[in-house]
Amino acid sequence: MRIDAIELHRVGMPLVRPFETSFGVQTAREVLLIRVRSDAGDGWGECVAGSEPFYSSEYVDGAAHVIEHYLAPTLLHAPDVTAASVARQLGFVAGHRMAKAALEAAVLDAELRAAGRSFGEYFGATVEWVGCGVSVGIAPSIDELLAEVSGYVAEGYKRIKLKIKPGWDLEPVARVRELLGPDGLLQVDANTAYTLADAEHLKRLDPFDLLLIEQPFDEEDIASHAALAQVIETPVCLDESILSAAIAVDAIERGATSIVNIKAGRVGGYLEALRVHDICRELSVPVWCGGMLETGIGRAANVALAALPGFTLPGDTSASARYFADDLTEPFVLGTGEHAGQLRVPTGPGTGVEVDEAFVADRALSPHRTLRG
Ligand code: NPQ
Ligand code: MG
Repeated sequence: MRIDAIELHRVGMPLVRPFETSFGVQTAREVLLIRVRSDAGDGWGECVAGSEPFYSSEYVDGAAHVIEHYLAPTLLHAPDVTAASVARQLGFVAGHRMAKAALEAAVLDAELRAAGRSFGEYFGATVEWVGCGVSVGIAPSIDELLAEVSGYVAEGYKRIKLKIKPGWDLEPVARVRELLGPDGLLQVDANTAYTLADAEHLKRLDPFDLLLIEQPFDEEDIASHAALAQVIETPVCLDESILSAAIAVDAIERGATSIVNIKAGRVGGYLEALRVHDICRELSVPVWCGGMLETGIGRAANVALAALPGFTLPGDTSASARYFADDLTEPFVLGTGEHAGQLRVPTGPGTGVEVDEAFVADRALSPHRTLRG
């Protein structure tokens, strides 16, 4: 396709409750949306960067800047752009994977809408529904944590993930394990809050039979994760560290991760996410789909990704209502009966969801910018 224009939209999405992690408290999501307008039609992509560079070095203002000054001009001047060509065309810019991923997703949405094909079909989805877990923030008290978890269990979520940090780990995990019983699926995510000096402390999580511990140490520190994996029974799972399929293979071979969290934004796009999935499947390493508090646009694509056969653990692909009272697409709602705790994989063209443009305009944090070649 030829891209005629690229629009940057910034939307403010208040969260239904504050979401606290080891890197801070979020009360609203500032979302950067990309719309590509092409000769084949339009497409939307969601950038998963946060407002501040705490989870990752990327953040919204940085992503918007690199898109406006480097990435969008390249695509606007290219004679032909396809989703499969975007990563190569943008490869001259170092890093900025979340910014690149948002552009690639928008191009893919336009391309698949024009072809009448869904993300799920294109990715190779093998199921119509995906099992969902939920990520639970650090709470003001154990009682409030237990109340929140009980609510999610009642809603049907198949797996609970607790955010942990030093001072909020053994006690909340013990109490939630007690609440869920021995068969409840439970895992923890430290978002890099520990160091290898905490290995003996983290080993005290072993009796709680967790599915995994996610990213206890620094993004760059593959070696410490490998060392921890040698001393704890709980499987170690990397999130922040996994920036590409090649890094995933390296981390697996070094024994630093026996399960992989896949987030398309973090690895530079859905096409690289497919490669992470494929190589993990070849290596018999289970994967699950992470979440970045996406609106319906990013959520739709994640649910389609999570329908691939290597996604054998429930993901952070929660219902829209876990985060937002209203969404800018039709909301994702958990199924009932045999589909309790599951989300249906969209089957319509592209992401399969429709963006409510009036909603996007209404919640705009600033006037949208339109870039042309
Ligand atoms: C994780 N997500 O798995 C991330 C962390 C996270 C669902 O736990 C703004 C931008 C807010 C990025 C909150 C979940 C965020 C964010 C949490 C990432 O580590
Ligand atoms: Mg994580």
